[in-house]
Amino acid sequence: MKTLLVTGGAGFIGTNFIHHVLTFRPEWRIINLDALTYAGNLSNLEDLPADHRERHHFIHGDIREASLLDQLFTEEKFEGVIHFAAESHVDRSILGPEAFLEANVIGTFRLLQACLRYWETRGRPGGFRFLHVSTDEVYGSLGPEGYFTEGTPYNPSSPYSASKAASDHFVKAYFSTYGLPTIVTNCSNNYGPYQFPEKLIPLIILNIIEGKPLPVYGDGKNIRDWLYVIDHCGALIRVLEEGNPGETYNIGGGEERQNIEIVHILCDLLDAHLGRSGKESSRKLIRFVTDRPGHDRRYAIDSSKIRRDLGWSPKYCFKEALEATVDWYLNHMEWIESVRSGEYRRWIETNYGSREISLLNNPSDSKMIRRRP
Ligand code: NAD
Ligand code: TDX
Repeated sequence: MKTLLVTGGAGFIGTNFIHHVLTFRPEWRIINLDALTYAGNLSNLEDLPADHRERHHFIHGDIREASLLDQLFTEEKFEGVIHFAAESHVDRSILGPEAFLEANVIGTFRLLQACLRYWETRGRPGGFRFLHVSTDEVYGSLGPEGYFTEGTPYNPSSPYSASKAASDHFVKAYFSTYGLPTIVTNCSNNYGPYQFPEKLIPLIILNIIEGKPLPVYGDGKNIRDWLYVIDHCGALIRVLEEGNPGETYNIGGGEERQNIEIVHILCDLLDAHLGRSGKESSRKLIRFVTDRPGHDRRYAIDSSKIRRDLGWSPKYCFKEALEATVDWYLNHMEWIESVRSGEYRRWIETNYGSREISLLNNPSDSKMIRRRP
């Protein structure tokens, strides 16, 4: 058995990764360390089949707790660490940046320290890997042309991306300075099952189902490069198994879409399910709202390095994977209810309650009005 420490395994990507690994790597055992913040949900892993459950061990704890980490690294013989745990929502980082510094920078630093102690105590095993799961947002914003490569200089815009950038630098420094076999991946926007409904795709899906306004920031023309979460998981396994220490790998779907296009596609997909058409189309729920401050205009990943060096490429087609995602949400309304705590409701009120909303669907000729409190 190969034992892997997964941090943040009760969140969106971590959950999908654990399901994926337990299915496709029967010789892997997982220790899942998660603080269960608002974004972590243990029920994501409740339906594991019995033989998978035996290979999954959950530890409720914070990556900032050095003593807990040391205890874990003393008790277990880890072949690798895959580090997902983070505060991950840009809008939350704008309203409360400190939590991002704590989890993403201090947390990553403490984890690196614990790994380094473990790795040195064990005689620096060559096969050990520390895989840091990061984001394309560290590179900042692109104009209409060009792509992020592994050599693109860092230029983060939000407190979230600044904290991820800082953590990436620490991870790379531990390779350069101490030789700890670290690898960084920078991935584009993920979508799929178990994503917390504060992010664009699940938020829009739920609001369409419930007939609520669909908030589109600014002119809706910001572009993201979308990747189905299962493809991300496949890439991460490939990097863990075959990636070279000290390297960075960009991961992307090559599926660039304007936000408004995503919202239109979701309206049409759900309208087909919900039997809405014509004047009843969900598109009438679209509201252009005040832009996100520092909103990056375009992300687009050049993933030729991972394709060339590790032979990875995405398997899922965007349209089908998005349809599968919509189906998943439609079939998991009880999951949605379970993650919509009081904290979730407060967040929706704080983030959207103060945004200016335009009533018309074309922001260029609309009059901005302030929503009443
Ligand atoms: P998420 O917010 O859904 O999950 C984060 C998980 O980390 C939660 O389970 C939470 O409880 C846990 N966590 C937070 N702080 C912790 C702490 N101090 N100690 C232990 N656990 C803690 O995030 P996600 O979307 O699954 O993203 C996972 C990682 O992938 C993040 O590092 C993120 O920056 C990165 N990433 C995400 C995307 C995306 O589109 N979602 C894209 C690229 C990279
Ligand atoms: O209500 C909304 N309306 C809207 O127009 C929300 C929540 C978002 N948006 C826009 C902002 C972005 O341009 O949609 C786009 C996607 O927004 P998010 O889902 O918040 O994702 P993003 O900010 O792009 O960051 C995501 O991808 C990179 C993840 O949240 C990060 O964790 C990851 O690193």
